[in-house]
Amino acid sequence: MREEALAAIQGAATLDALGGVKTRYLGKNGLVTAQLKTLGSLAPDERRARGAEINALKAELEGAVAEREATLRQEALNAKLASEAIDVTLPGVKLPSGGLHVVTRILYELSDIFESMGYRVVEGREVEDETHNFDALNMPSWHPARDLQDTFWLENGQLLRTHTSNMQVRYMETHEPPLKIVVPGRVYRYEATDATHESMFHQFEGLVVGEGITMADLKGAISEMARAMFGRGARVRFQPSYYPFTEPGADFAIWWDQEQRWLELGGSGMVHPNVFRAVDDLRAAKGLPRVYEGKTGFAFGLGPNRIAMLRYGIPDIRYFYGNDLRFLTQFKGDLSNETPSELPPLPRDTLKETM
Ligand code: FA5
Repeated sequence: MREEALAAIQGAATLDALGGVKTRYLGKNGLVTAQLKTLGSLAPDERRARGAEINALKAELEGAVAEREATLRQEALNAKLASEAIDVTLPGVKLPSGGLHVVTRILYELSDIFESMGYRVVEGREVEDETHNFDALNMPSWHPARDLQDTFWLENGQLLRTHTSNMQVRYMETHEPPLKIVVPGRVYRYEATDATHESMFHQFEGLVVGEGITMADLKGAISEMARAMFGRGARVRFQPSYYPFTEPGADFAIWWDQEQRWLELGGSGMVHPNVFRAVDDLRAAKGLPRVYEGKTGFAFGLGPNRIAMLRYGIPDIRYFYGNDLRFLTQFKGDLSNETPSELPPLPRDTLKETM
């Protein structure tokens, strides 16, 4: 029986099988237990010798079961570890991720450039009132220049800002000179859309106010931006232009060395004295001191969409806001060496009537 039992224990391939063997020999009705029960019928001397023998066998079998159990448990654990092992050298699963919009990237880039020149980046509201979008910018309601920027009016008499210049007024209204700010943001115009015009687009405004600020400072700032944005070979050209809130006003273009051509980027000029006067009036109404009379400053406003279109060869402004992933996902990587490889079809024409 000893030989048989030991062989059965060694031969048990699983914990379950081992449990069966254990019950068969050592259980309440097991074979070894049955032997113990026969002791009562033996003579005392014989009983002692036989009892010692059976108990020794019982102890040996229990030991063998325990040992086999430990071995089987270890084997089971090893198997489990092997089956659940993670091969950390395998390549990971790529999850889809979003990216910054190409216009956002340009705005960040511009903001960085001007921050490095000591400008503060300010953002402002898109729902605006007539005072800050027009009146205080030397464009009273009768002013013909208002027709240049067709406006989305809201039912409550407010409007969607037609340019980021509203923030010139808002910022000066609550801050004293000297100041240097840039304002990235969305603007809206009620106009027919085409390859270069959207009814919602982005602008990037700049405003510097202090003592003795001149047109040379304006040219310096724009030139510095152009060099940072388009390389050391970039040059800037100013041409006289008219904006009610500047005197004199000038449009500026950048010489794009790589493409060997001028790129019309935006408008600029020296802040019109009437703007300073209007801001002081707004401040006075708030109980703030008049601090802008007699100050000098320059302002500019440019179109970041323009920069993106020229830099990446994007032929139509409507791609920017069409939310077509085939377009958007082309601008996820490194800014410096991207060109869209394949352009998806444009959304259906969104031509609107101009009032
Ligand atoms: C203005 O909006 C002035 N506020 C700029 C300014 C600021 C002048 C400070 C002087 C001092 P303008 O309407 O020209 O100006 O627009 C400026 C730029 O916005 C344009 O050069 C062009 O790049 C861009 N832009 C204008 N209209 C659209 C449009 N419908 N779609 C896309 N970009 C446009």
